Amino acid sequence: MIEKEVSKGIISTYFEKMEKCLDLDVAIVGGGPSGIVAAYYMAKAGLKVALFDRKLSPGGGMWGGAMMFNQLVIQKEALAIIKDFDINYEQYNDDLFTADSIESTSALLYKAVHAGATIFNCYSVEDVVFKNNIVSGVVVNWTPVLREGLHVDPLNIMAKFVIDGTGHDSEMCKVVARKNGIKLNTSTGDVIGERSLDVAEGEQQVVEGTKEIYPGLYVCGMASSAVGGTPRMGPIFGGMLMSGKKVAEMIIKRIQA
Ligand code: 48F
Repeated sequence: MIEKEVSKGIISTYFEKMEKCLDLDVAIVGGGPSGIVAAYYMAKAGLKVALFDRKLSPGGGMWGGAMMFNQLVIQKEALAIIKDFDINYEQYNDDLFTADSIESTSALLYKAVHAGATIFNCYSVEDVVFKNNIVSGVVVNWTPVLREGLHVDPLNIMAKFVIDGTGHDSEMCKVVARKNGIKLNTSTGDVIGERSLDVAEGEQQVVEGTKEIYPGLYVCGMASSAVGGTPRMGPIFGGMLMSGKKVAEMIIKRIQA
């Protein structure tokens, strides 16, 4: 019966995919541009990577451009990444390029999965696995379970490294610091909170702030600004792409050492 086979095909291959991801090199929390770019470069380097996003459609703040004007502005320093993803672009002036946000976001997602990363949508990461004072995995649940406030326990996924790519909320950094009373690798030891907008400073500092924020936990993208207290940068996306590539390179180096 075709009906039964359709259901069986979905269930058996989904759980096969999920089971393969119970023990990862890297778990990425958040599928905004920085997290997806990180997933792509790490998967391409042969790492076992899964990305978890709470939305039905991962992509974070990249789909909507600015104020839903679905164009992106990217500075020339990040153009090599745009080319790696085969995204069409146009030169706007000496330093800036533009691209369609729908093409760009879907290209990031397609290339990451095609390179071997697994993306789980509709998953909310609600906690980390914290063993011997090291972040060692993530605790996941269905987004609808959390939205409904249902009393359903989550599942655990182990990882050598976890990346907080949750954007402005830097959720993993907050949860690790709050629950375990530890100090993060910031000037105060806490999540400082992002500062008001400064494009040039924000773009530079988001890349500088991309780092291991606590043993086992890296931070990238807007989450790194939120943790480190650096300015938001508004609707320019080169820093996000470069932050994602930087965190990938740092982790690849450690795993391949
Ligand atoms: O915010 P977001 O797009 O992340 P980003 O890579 O990029 C920021 C830019 O889009 C923009 C900007 C550019 O100048 O400032 O804001 O830093 O995407 C974050 C993703 O994380 C998901 C959320 O659904 C979104 O897609 N997310 C957040 N918390 C969780 C999560 C969580 N606890 N579990 C799973 N997904």
